[in-house]
Formats: sequence, C-alpha cells, structure tokens
Amino acid sequence: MRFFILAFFLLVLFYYAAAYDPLDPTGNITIKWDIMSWTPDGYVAAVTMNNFQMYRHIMSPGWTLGWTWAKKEVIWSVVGAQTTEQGDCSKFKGTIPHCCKKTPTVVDLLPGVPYNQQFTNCCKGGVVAAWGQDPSAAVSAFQVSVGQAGTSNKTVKLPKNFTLLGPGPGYTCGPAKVVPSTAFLTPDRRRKTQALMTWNVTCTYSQFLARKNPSCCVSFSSFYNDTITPCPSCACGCQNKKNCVKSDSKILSMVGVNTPRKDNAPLLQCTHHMCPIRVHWHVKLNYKDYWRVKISVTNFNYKMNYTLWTLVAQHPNLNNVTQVFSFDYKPLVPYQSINDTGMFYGMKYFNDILMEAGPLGNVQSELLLEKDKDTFTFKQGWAFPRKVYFNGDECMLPPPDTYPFLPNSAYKNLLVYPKWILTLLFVLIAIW
Ligand SMILES: *[C@@H]1O[C@H](CO)[C@@H](O)[C@H](O)[C@H]1NC(C)=O
Ligand SMILES: *[C@@H]1O[C@H](CO)[C@@H](O)[C@H](O)[C@H]1NC(C)=O
Ligand SMILES: *[C@@H]1O[C@H](CO)[C@@H](O)[C@H](O)[C@H]1NC(C)=O
Ligand SMILES: *[C@@H]1O[C@H](CO)[C@@H](O)[C@H](O)[C@H]1NC(C)=O
Ligand SMILES: *[C@@H]1O[C@H](CO)[C@@H](O)[C@H](O)[C@H]1NC(C)=O
Ligand SMILES: *[C@@H]1O[C@H](CO)[C@@H](O)[C@H](O)[C@H]1NC(C)=O
Ligand SMILES: *[C@@H]1O[C@H](CO)[C@@H](O)[C@H](O)[C@H]1NC(C)=O
Ligand SMILES: CC(=O)N[C@H]1CO[C@H](CO)[C@@H](O)[C@@H]1O
Repeated sequence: MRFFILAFFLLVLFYYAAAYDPLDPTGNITIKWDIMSWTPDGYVAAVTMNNFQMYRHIMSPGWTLGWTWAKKEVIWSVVGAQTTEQGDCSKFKGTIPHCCKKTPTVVDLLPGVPYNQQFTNCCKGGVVAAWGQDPSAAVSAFQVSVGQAGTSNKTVKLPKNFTLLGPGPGYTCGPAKVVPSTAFLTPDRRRKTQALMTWNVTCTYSQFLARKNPSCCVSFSSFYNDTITPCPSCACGCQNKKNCVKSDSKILSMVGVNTPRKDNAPLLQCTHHMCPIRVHWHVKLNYKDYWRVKISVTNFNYKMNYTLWTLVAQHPNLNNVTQVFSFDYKPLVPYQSINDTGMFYGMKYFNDILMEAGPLGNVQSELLLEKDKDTFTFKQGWAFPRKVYFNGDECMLPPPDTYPFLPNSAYKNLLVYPKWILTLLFVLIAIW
C-alpha cells in the first residue's frame, strides 16, 4: 500500500516536472532552426519560435533564448534580434563576430528598428501572443549567421542545452532534433523551396518551476446569499506584505510610481491575499432557462499593465455558453469528449489591456449560460468554476466549505413530500 502511495506521489511530481497542463495538454513553444544557406565557414539559419500554447503568452519584457554551442561556433551576425553579450572575441582580426560566447543569450529587438535590421516576425520586444488568442501573432523569429561550424548536414553539430525565459523562469526545453526540412513558398506562391536542414526544440511550461506561490486568486459571491467568499488569506504568499501600499497612500500620487522596475518586482496594493490579480465570479441572475454570471478581474500591481491578458475557466456549463459580453470567448476542447473549459480575453482596442492597480485596474464581463436540465443546480457551489487561470497560471480558489450556500429554505420544499418517498429516495441514492 505504502508503495502505491509513494508511486502516486512520484507520478504527481513527475507530471508537474514534465509540465503537464490538463487544460492544454499539447501546449508548448517550438523553436525551429532552418538552415537557409551554407557559408564558407558555417551557415545562415532562420530561427522561428512558435507559441502553440492556447492561453499562455510571453509578455513584456519578452523572451530570452539561450543555448550552448557544441563546438567552437561563433555568431557573425544576427538580424531581428541581438545577443546580450559579445563575449571574448580577442582571437579575431579584421571582422569581429557579433558574439563569441560558448553560451549565447539572444533577445528580441524593440519595435521601430530600421527596416534593414528587421526580419519577418521580429522586433516585437519579445512579446509573443497565445495561440488561442491570435495565431498570427504567436510567432517570433530572427536570423543568425554562424561561423566555425559545420558546412554540410553531415558536419554541422546541433546546439545543446536550450533555455527559454519567458520572461521569468518556468520553461524547460528538450534536446534539438533533426526534423524533415521545412518547405517554403516563394512570395508569388508559384515555387516551393526548402530549408537545407531543419531542427526543432520543444519547450514546455510548468507553473511549479516558475514560482513558489500562485500569482492570482479567486473570490465568489451570488444573488442567493449575502456572503462574499473572499480570496484565501496569503493566497499568493505574504512575504511582500511589508512593502505593500495602502490604496489611499500618498506614494501613489508621486511621479513615476507606475514605472516598471528593471527586475519587474511588483508594487502591490495591501490586501489580505497579497495577489497581483483577483478574479471575482458572481452568480448574478437566475432565469427559467438561463443563468447569468459576472466576472471581474482586478489588478493590484501598481507596476504592471497586462497586455494580451487571458482568463481560463473550467465549469461544466461552459458547453452551453449562449453569450459573452465585452470579452472575446473561445471554447477550449482539450479532449474531444469534454467541453467544459473556455478562454476569455480582451477585445482589441477596448479592454485588451488590464491597467495597473487603481481606479482603471479592472476588466469586467457577463456571460449568459443555458441551463443544462440534467446537471444544473445552485446547490453545493455547483455554479462556481472548478479551475481558473490568469495568463496561463492557475489561480487559488477558496476552500469548498466557504462557498456561498443556497439558503436552507430551498431544501425545505423537500420536506413536504411524504416520508416514504424521501426514504425511497435515500435508499435509491444509497444503492446507486
Ligand atoms: C507541440 O504543440 C503542437 C501544437 O499543439 C503539437 O502538434 C506537438 O505535438 C507538440 N509537441 C510536443 C513535443 O508536445
Ligand atoms: C517543428 O516546428 C514547427 C514549428 O516551429 C512545427 O510546425 C513542426 O511540426 C515541428 N516538427 C516536428 C517534427 O515536431
Ligand atoms: C543531407 O543532404 C543530402 C543531400 O545533400 C540528403 O540526401 C540527406 O537526406 C540530408 N540529410 C539530412 C539529415 O538532412
Ligand atoms: C545549461 O545551461 C544552464 C544555463 O545557461 C547552465 O546553468 C547549465 O550548467 C547548462 N548545462 C549544461 C549541461 O551545459
Ligand atoms: C500603463 O499604460 C498607461 C497608458 O498607456 C501608462 O500611462 C502607464 O504608465 C502604464 N503603466 C505601467 C505600469 O506601465
Ligand atoms: C463547446 O461549447 C461551445 C459553447 O460554449 C460551442 O460553441 C462549441 O461548439 C462546443 N464545442 C464542441 C466541440 O462541442
Ligand atoms: C451563505 O453561505 C455561507 C457559507 O459561505 C453560509 O454559512 C450561510 O449560512 C449562507 N447563508 C444563508 C442565508 O444560507
Ligand atoms: C440546454 C442545452 O442546450 N444543452 C446542451 C448543452 O451542451 C451539450 C453538449 O455540448 C448538449 O448536448 C446539450 O443539449
């Protein structure tokens, strides 16, 4: 028995370590190197990063990609990105390489670089959209010219030990693998060309590796009970409590208080949960065939605007969403058979930015759901979501016994039935 318990825990640990997300089981970031030409001492490659994660984007200040060269490779030049350090190029005379480090670190360029320094899908400050939100923006790319490398597909050595920060930790990358060469269409779409050689690297995300505490929490309320179930206390850890700011503090009128810090450290409003983000789910109205939920997302971080934010909820009635007001909505169907998860995101130019903490720091939506006659109930907290994610990180829910309960009067109706029917009912339930 003990063995099985141990095995179970190991399995759970393994799943976490392997970054398995049940709501997005195939979500990953794939980095593809296409060798476009061989040069006298190496090759020129287009490096493309595709974010195949449904609801997790790479937010500002963007990705950082690193790797370890297999031999003595150097980078002659990069187009559409740059390495953060040149390293020791003292062995070179004449033309000096862009980077001589054994483990180069590459970052995207900021928007607005001159046209001749750009590359397709580059220069977005390292911001990459989630696949489910905008597939056309879920890509980032640059070109790299490598020297002192192999000059044929027999002699080239694949880079090793890829690391991806996006922008914080959380991603683990597998080894580079040679895959069938990518085919390209010429701009007039009349001719097909192909890369001379292609390799892929797959990186997956684990919240467990990214941070010790959750980064968001959930609170509940309903029309049928005055109780507001708050976020759990210290849901996101209370280590920062000393530095938090009261919402009426004078500091907040100081110039530059919202300017992000270099290390991206938050400046949180003082709350009992100490989360940068709170999601509130309010069961608002009950109609005959429909019910209505209000969702609000509040930012408590004075140093962060969330652009391209996403919210994911899992609830059995999301298969019958009839209308979503003021957010975009997309059902996520991770498994063909279950349709209980959906993602919400802001409407472009309207509420796709969740502003810094303060009077504007929230976004709201309402959704109308058609009751599924077989399962619908307000009892036992059924009307509240099973899981909530903000920007791809799972939020902490309140403990189930604190959910707003349906007042007991609703159960009293049961008591008007003759005792024997009740008894039969209980027996039936017991057998079942
Ligand atoms: C990465 O994601 C793509 C798209 O969802 C999927 O086809 C592919 O199998 C995934 N790769 C891995 C290694 O999980
Ligand atoms: C390699 O990555 C590209 C996207 O970057 C993807 O379309 C392709 O399916 C991947 N190939 C394999 C064999 O995983
Ligand atoms: C290497 O290139 C040759 C032709 O130049 C090709 O036949 C072979 O399949 C290539 N090998 C790989 C691993 O791409
Ligand atoms: C892989 O890279 C990381 C960070 O750059 C480094 O700490 C680690 O030692 C490297 N591992 C190997 C085997 O090179
Ligand atoms: C958020 O965006 C607004 C408007 O673009 C800007 O004034 C403010 O400084 C930004 N705040 C942060 C923390 O970046
Ligand atoms: C899932 O539910 C949504 C309604 O929220 C519906 O539009 C969609 O067609 C459903 N998808 C599947 C595969 O059942
Ligand atoms: C409202 O819900 C709380 C649990 O969160 C419960 O203790 C309370 O009795 C409920 N109120 C009524 C009127 O049923
Ligand atoms: C009332 C209603 O429309 N129920 C539908 C909810 O969604 C499931 C599957 O998506 C349908 O089978 C139900 O008919």
